[in-house]
Amino acid sequence: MTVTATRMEQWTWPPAYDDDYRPADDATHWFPVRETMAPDRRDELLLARIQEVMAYAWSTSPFYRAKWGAAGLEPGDVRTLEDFERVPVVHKDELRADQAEHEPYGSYLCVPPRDVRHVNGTSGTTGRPTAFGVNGRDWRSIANAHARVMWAMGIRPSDTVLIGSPLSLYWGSWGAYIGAERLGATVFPFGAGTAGQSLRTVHWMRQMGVTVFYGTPSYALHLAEVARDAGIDPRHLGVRRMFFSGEPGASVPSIRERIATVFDTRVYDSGSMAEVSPWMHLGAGSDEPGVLCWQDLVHTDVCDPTTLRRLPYGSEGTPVYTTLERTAQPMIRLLSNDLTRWEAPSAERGRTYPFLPRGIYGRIDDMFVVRGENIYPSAIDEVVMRSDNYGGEHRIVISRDGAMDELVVQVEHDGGLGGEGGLTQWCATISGRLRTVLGVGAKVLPVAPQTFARTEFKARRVIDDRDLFRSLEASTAGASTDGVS
Ligand code: 8LH
Repeated sequence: MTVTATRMEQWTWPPAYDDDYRPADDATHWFPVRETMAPDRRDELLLARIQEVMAYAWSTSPFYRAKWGAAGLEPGDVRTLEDFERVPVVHKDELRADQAEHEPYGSYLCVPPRDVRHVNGTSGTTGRPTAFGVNGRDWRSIANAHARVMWAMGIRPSDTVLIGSPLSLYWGSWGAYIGAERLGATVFPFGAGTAGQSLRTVHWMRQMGVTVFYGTPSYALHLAEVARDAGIDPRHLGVRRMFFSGEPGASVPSIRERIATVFDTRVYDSGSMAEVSPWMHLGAGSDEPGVLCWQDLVHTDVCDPTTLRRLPYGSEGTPVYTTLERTAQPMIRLLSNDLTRWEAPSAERGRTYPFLPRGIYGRIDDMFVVRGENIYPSAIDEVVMRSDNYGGEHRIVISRDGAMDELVVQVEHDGGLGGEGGLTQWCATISGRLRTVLGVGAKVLPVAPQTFARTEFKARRVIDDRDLFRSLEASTAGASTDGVS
């Protein structure tokens, strides 16, 4: 489709969406001009918007004024997108420290505190929790943005969307909720994380004819096990689409295929960071794995983690985000520390946005080094979950044998491998595949079915425990295969 129009639909600063607007059910795009315009033309409009957002933050936020002032920079200095790359990035720690000093929302709150209508936050498990203050205008913009991206996933007003993640501080749940509501779907805010809730989820899904599920990929796989244990084939639940965020998975081929097969459903990836909601600005635009960068919602640059300058398409780097619609706590060049690879926009994808073919596949700080090789947990997940007789969970233990780091992967089997010989052969096969993919050997240890706890939220599978190695070896002696040569 060739679009010559140069004006984007409902593109104003500050944002003011028509909440009654909705495309016809058979329309592919929510906003066809915005989504299919020439990338160069979009970049011109994005630059103008970035300048407006920076001018707004400069005049309303002591935080940004001080930060940019210290760098000798004013919004007027940003005349090109290359100039914008020189704006210093914001680190999450800076936001935390600023909130501690300027409670409760920090001096990057650009509206009067009484305008905040909704509070979310980080869990605060690793330090002082950070509060997200959302005013009414931002709440509506986020709902509109999420509705638009969910539309691209094929979700329609006739759908019933179950929110299967915690309805608490977690922005993921609320974003999916208000997006589904704005889209006109029936929303079922079921939540997750309380005792017995998973089985109830399965029953309610069936009872209410839920057609769309939102949660984390790990939780979806757990739900499938719970359903089977209750004698219900997950394929018969009738869920025609499942969209995910929060962790790598929906763009990791083996996990994606597993979910698609066990539920007989279509799988969509989405998600960035709570601070830059609409977090679905990284969201699927079709049935293929990977996510688009919906640049007119949140401007994304994939940057060199050291220089923090934008990398050419085809490169791997860390996303740096700038919200283009947030007025309460705008984020301007927020550093994610995540990892991805990006590709140039292509009209063949139906939307002319840059593309992340493998989604977000790790965090810089989750990466560990074994014998000089950089290793990301999602690469291990990909191999292990693709194995026949995989029992549904695994753990990655970084350990130490003498002076050498060792990689140990404990993998649950499904009980169908027979005796010790079968287990040993199974471990050898997984170990060989890991060596091919990772470039280093891994010790694979078989673990009985249902050994590891299942998660209802984001999975935590990596244990960095250099002392655990010997006790593991002692406890599973006989049925292991050392892939380390
Ligand atoms: C992801 C993904 C993804 C998030 N693939 N890694 O879920 C949406 C938002 C609200 C969220 O999870 O925000 P939160 O809690 O601030 O966590 C952000 C981190 O979660 C992000 O930096 C990534 O490391 C990870 N993440 N969505 C892979 N689709």
